[in-house]
This record gives sequence, C-alpha cells and structure tokens, in this order.
Amino acid sequence: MNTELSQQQIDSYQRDGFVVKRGFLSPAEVVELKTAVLDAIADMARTQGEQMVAGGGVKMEQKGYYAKVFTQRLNLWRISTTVKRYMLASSLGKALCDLAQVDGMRVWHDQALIKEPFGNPTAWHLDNPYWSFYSRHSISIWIALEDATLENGCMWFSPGSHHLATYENRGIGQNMGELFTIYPAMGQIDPVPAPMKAGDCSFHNGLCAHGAGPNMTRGRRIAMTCAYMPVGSEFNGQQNILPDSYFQTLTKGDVLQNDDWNPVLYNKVRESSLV
Ligand SMILES: O=C(O)CCC(=O)C(=O)O
Ligand SMILES: [Fe+2]
Repeated sequence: MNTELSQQQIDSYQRDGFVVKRGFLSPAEVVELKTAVLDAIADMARTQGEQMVAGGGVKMEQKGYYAKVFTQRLNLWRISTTVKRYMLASSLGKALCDLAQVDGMRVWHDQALIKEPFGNPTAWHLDNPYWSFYSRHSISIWIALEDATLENGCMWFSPGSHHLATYENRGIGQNMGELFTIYPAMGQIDPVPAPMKAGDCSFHNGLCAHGAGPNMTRGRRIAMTCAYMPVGSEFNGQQNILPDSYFQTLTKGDVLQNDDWNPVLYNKVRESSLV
C-alpha cells in the first residue's frame, strides 16, 4: 500500500475537496483486498441472513431504485482481518490526517460499493450530513478494485463544493441533480470525472459533492471505500449506523470515542507523547 502524498496533492485536496492517487495498491494487493472484500460479503450473507452491516444492530434496507444503484455492505473490517489491515492501517491514518489537516482519525465505517452490470447512477450527494457527527474535516477513501471508467460508473466530483456546503443534504434518490436545488452555486461548477485503474484511489472531503454515472456495461464496478471521523468529533443526535445499544447511551455533544466501534488509526498527539 503506497500512502505517500506530495505537498501538491495535499494542496489540491484542500482546494478541490478531493484528490486522486494512482497506484495506491499494487496488482497483488488489489487481488488480496478484492478477494477479502468478496469473501466478507459472502460470509455476511451466510451468517447474518440479509444483514448488511457487520456487527451492527442497524439494518440498512435497500429497495427498488436504490438497490440497483449499488450492492452496499458495511463494516467489513469487523469480520475480515485483511480488510481491517488495509482500511485501518496507521500509515493510511497519517495520510488522511495530512490531507484533512487534523491530528487524529478514527474509522467511521467502511463500505463495499459494487455497481452491478447496468446499475443505476449514484445521484449527487454529500456524505457527512448522513453521519452521527458533523465535521468539515471528515474524509473518505474510494479504492478501485476493478477499473472504474466513464462507461461503468466512475466517480465524479464537484471541485470546491466542500467550501459551499453546510450540513443540508438530499439523499441518493432518482433525480441526479436534486442536491443542486439546495446548493444552486454548486450547480454552476463543472464536475470532474475520476476514472481509475484497479489499485488507484481517491480521497474526498465528506462535504465535497460527488456522484457516479450508470454502469452501461455487463461487468461489475467493484470499489472498496471507507469513511473516517476526526478524533474529538461530537455526536449530533443521528443514529446512522450506530448499533442501538451504543446509540441509546449517547447524548448530543458527547465525544464519539468508542474504541471498539470507531478505533483510532492514527493520532499525532499520542504518537509524539510516546517519543
Ligand atoms: O461508488 C459510488 O457510486 C458512490 C460512492 C460514494 O458516494 C462514496 O464513496 O461516498
Ligand atoms: Fe458518497
């Protein structure tokens, strides 16, 4: 896993709200992670019936149009040591902190996102407003485990939109541009596609508008993604994927610091206090 970033990449992430990194995984690592992701999805189906969140008390129902946007499975890191080794690596944590310019990062959730053959597009949306904390510094990684192309539904980003966003959102519905009805200024920005070879990845700010086209091919667009929460983030009252047993113990304003559910990948403060 190559987590090195140039100052230019960090600057462009700050300016645009996203950046693409080529060759994040070697070809052998792509095979290893893809195999682990597909195995974990199969395990979930076997051991938990229709459950879509590993280890969670929350069921994310997928019906109708949305079920055909992607096959979505969450928190594979909890059931696969290989997925955990990649998505929770401290070297990745350091890169995330450098991009987001924060001292420490916890995992929020991972998700495998497979746009199946002839799958629907992913409408423009923001990520952070869905989650149980609000932060202008949340960040996600999106790793291509198969080539992601204009034909099979690669990601698109709206450069600079994270500067315009608040925590208002529109869900991933059937109208691609619904988000721009609440953020008309974002609708004036030219979106940028992010085609990737297998092993490339992108990073995006949780307030950067993004979406993906339909899968017009008969192949699967397989991506592994993970969202991260800056250390010190506070509970905002939304359950999102928190299990009931944990959710019920929380009060708005509590720091989300459950090391079992949201382990720390990297913490600059802790690191320097060890030196
Ligand atoms: O893979 C997609 O189509 C959408 C991914 C996405 O929205 C995300 O990673 O936040
Ligand atoms: Fe998203």
